[in-house]
Amino acid sequence: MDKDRASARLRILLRHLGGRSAGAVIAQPTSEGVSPASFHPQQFQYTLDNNVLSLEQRKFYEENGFLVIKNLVSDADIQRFRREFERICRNEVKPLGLTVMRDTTITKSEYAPSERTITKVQDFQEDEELFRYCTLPEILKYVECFTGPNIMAMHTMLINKPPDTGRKTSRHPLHQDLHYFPFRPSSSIVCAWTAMEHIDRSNGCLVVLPGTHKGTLKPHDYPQWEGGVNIMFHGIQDYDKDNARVHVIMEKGDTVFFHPLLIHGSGRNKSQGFRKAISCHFAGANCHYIDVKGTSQENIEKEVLELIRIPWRFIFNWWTLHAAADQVISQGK
Ligand SMILES: O=C(O)CCC(=O)C(=O)O
Repeated sequence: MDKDRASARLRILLRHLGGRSAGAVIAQPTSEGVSPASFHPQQFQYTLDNNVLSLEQRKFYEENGFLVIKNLVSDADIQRFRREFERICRNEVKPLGLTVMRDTTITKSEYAPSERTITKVQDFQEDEELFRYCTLPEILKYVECFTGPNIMAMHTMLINKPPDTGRKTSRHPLHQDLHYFPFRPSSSIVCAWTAMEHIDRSNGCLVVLPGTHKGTLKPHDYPQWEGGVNIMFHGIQDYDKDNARVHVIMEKGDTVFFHPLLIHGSGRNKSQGFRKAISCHFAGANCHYIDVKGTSQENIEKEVLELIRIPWRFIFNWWTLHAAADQVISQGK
């Protein structure tokens, strides 16, 4: 790592570790201070009482493990995220800590600085423009229903699902996001995933297996796909094939919130366009890190550690630097 980047990274780590006084905290008022919900209709396990979700919405999430909120993020914000992604792809900005992913069918010689060669950017916590997504009050209002009022942004992605080349590598195998996360409890974690355009089966919408959030974390590994599979795209080896499937069709700005044990994936992008979505996994401040030794998550930990040993990937911070990269973005009063 060159000296300038190393010292910049160190400054960021120290800022994060320093917490509030060092300016890493963006505090937003939340509903912690308001009066408690007026109804306690039943024992809810996956949602909190804060009067944001209707009874119907709470029951739906409790039963199914996901909830779509229509038209939540404005066109103007989505346009800004799109523009910033394009700037990153053109190498006009290089946010520290960002991981850039490409489809396995793209060879190194084709690595042009263009949004046609980049399929995902991860860990954009140092990109102010993209990180705005994680601080939008309309998103946090719902996140709080699952995490409670003290919210941390743990993992961010802008996914640019490419048109499939015919090798079906644009598919994302069925998985549970908790496989990638060395922290618990799972019920204090939620993903917000916002469609940046109309998304349906033709361009590879999310597919979810409702109710599977009530199960446990299953072993994951690379699927045996003939055409190849993208790096880190682990899938569940064994799941109930008879479980109902829902294809989540969404309009631009619609946002789905889902539980980290919910089994989900996405289909092939059969269109000619790049299908875009922006997402963040949030966790309540009560979450703590766990040691994954001896668990089914050991394989993903090993893979990440191997990746960070490769010098040109020194910026890969997704797992080992999780603790330092967390951003406390919302604090109850
Ligand atoms: O956006 C997609 O196609 C799927 C994303 C996803 O499930 C993930 O990255 O965990």
